[in-house]
Amino acid sequence: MSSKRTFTMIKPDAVEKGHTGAILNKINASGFRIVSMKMTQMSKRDAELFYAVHKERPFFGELVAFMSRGPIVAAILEKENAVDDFRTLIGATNPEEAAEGTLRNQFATSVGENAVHGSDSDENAAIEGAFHFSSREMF
Ligand code: FUP
Repeated sequence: MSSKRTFTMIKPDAVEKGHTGAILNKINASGFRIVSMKMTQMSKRDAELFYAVHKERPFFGELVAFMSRGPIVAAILEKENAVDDFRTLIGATNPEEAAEGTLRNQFATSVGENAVHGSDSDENAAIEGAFHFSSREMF
């Protein structure tokens, strides 16, 4: 059975460019309910832990530097089929391959700076949500 929750981050590139409001608007308009939300900045250590699964990849250093360089908006979202539907809404990792109308098509500039994160499984959605929010911050 698929869970109803996913986890997202509006990444530093999109926050810097002032796209936060437009992205949240599209998330809401696509039927997701906001369960938790905050503006925060990850330390380098936070980003290393969050992306530990990628630590052997050649882009790991750049990814950690990027994700810790400025504020993000972290959120837990709720909807039927949340993980898959949100992955569809954000589009492919590479914005050049992201479908028309997706968040990455609209707001991302490169594979590295791709505007929005979305969990890739129910298990990771729960882990990633708990990384940023306590149970008292989930509504
Ligand atoms: P996604 O699930 O679409 O966010 O993509 P991945 O989990 O494969 O990658 C996580 C993040 O690593 C991406 F959002 C950006 C970064 N990345 C790169 O910088 N270069 C790559 O070749 C692949 C991923």
